[in-house]
Amino acid sequence: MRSGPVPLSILAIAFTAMAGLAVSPCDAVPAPDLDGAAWIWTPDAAGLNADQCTRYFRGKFTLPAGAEGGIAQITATADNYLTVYLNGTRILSRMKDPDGWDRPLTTETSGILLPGTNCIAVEGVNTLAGPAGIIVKLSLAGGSGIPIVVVTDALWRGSDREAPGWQRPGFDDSGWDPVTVHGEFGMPPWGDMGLPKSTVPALDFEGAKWIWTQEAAKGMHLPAGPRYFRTVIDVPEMAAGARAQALITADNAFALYVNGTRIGRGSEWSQPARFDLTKVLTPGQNTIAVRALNTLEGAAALIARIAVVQPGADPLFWSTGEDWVCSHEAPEGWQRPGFD
Ligand SMILES: [Ca+2]
Repeated sequence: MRSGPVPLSILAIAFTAMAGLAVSPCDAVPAPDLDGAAWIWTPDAAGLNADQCTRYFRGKFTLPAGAEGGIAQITATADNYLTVYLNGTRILSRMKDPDGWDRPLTTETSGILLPGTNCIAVEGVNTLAGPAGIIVKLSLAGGSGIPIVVVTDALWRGSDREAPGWQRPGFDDSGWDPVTVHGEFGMPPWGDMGLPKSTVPALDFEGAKWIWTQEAAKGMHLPAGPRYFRTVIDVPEMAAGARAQALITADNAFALYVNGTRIGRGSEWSQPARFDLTKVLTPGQNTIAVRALNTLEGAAALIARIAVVQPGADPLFWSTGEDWVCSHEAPEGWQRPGFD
């Protein structure tokens, strides 16, 4: 076993182009819609399906001082029932009509938001074994004058237990599981439910290269096991309405970290995963790290592309390529900024 950085291979292999993978849109103006939000459920779901059950979800977000004085518009629905809390206050609920998922609820609130940490909490009920999901979008206007959008995404957490105070911002959800993201608003079987959906440029793997360690220079009979990849990207100050996304897959599996935080994972190379990095990337240097796993001896490769889409500006892209580094080992802190 070698230690430390090892040479990287750029793989001259052509995988099927991944088309039709849309970047979330830029919402310069908050509107009652679910565009850019994802359908999520707890990780015990089998694909879209779950048992008849009740699950609890939390999505935290931070507001700059002054922003809490704005008016928040919240739109949400669930397959099948949901109750939505904002900072512990119940703001939306549909706990009957299991077929009502196609009529999203919407409301406006003020006076509930806080400077600093806020929390959207959702009780979701799947009334019958089968498709289960929740989807929520909060758009905040006024206040600081900066439009702020919060959506269900891979950063939400879920639990099968209703703990005291679980709806409140200060509740410790570190023991809750990262949610499973079913897909973006508009996906089947739920469709667009008659709500507006932006037409946006697709985020694809254009210009991205499949990479692996130098072991791949000799061919694709690669040993099973994990390999570790890193790069640093320099992100500009993101304007209001900017959206950041990552598209990534690996043969066979990966876990993606940004600035030391695990964003998500995937284990089916033919189904690239997309993650919303809007709330994750910070102006300046950001560390992108990937643990890629070759589960069986044979082919192994990693590909990723990150996009920042800003209103009125050309989109910015970063892709796997020569500027990534790799290692056979994962010393403490390997995924964090500042690691050598
Ligand atoms: Ca259902």
